[in-house]
Amino acid sequence: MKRIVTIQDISCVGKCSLTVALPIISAMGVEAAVLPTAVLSTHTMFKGFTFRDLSNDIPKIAEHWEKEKFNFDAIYTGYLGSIEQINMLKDFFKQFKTNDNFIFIDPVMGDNGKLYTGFNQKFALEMKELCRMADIVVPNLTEASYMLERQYKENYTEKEIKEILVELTNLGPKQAILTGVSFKSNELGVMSYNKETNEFFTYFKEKIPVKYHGTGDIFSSTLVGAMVVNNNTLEESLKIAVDYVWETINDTYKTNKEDAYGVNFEIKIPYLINRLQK
Ligand code: PXL
Repeated sequence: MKRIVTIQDISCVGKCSLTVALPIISAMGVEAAVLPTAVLSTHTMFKGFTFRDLSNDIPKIAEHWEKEKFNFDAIYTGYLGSIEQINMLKDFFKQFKTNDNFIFIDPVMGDNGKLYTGFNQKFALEMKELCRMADIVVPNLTEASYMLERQYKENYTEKEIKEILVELTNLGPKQAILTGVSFKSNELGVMSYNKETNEFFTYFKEKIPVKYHGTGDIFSSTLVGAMVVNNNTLEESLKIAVDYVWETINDTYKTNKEDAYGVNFEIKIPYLINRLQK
């Protein structure tokens, strides 16, 4: 069985990070090993959340895994709690990167032009350094703008999106994906760039006029899972991930338009499994 190790926080309530990565990766038929970076009572959009930093455990867990000679088909990082953790992950990557696996970084830091509570520009620049070690990076436009020190804009031209993608791959990764891309008011989707083939790829769906929390983590978990489970290409996996996220948003929108807390991704797991077989 294939195995992905995912490195991000546990937000105990508020469907995101590990509480979505674990069920989604498992449902796709891939073992999900976890390296939790922090435990929070909720994600950081709630007021008064608790935060326990688990950085001290990271090197010890890695050392044990190295002794056990564990290997991973993909190393997938999401929300990281501190700059110290970013530096620990540089060592983790050196320990567990092989010729047969890939490093997939979702530099979770913000959305809608703003960084999440707890992050600042310095953190974004450290995250950029980590991204140099990735094979694939998956920022949204906010995260890409902070890392590349570009002004965030509500609307980008296709030329600008392409420039950002090329800049991201210039850091090191072979492939970069931007999420939350839109060139028409009724469309939303992704654009990717493959440095080796010099090809861009876009995939859009009809825009649903609402934003829910945690959809970026659902997207990344599905994308990395789809790439690993059947050795799907990035392009095919992008379609699967966009389609699944769209279904989860649409279902939530139909049933509870006001809910900003997370999407009904669980109900759509059968859809995802079917979609993988197509
Ligand atoms: O969904 C991204 C995410 C992950 N983890 C924590 C968060 C957020 C977004 O706010 O707060 C703790």
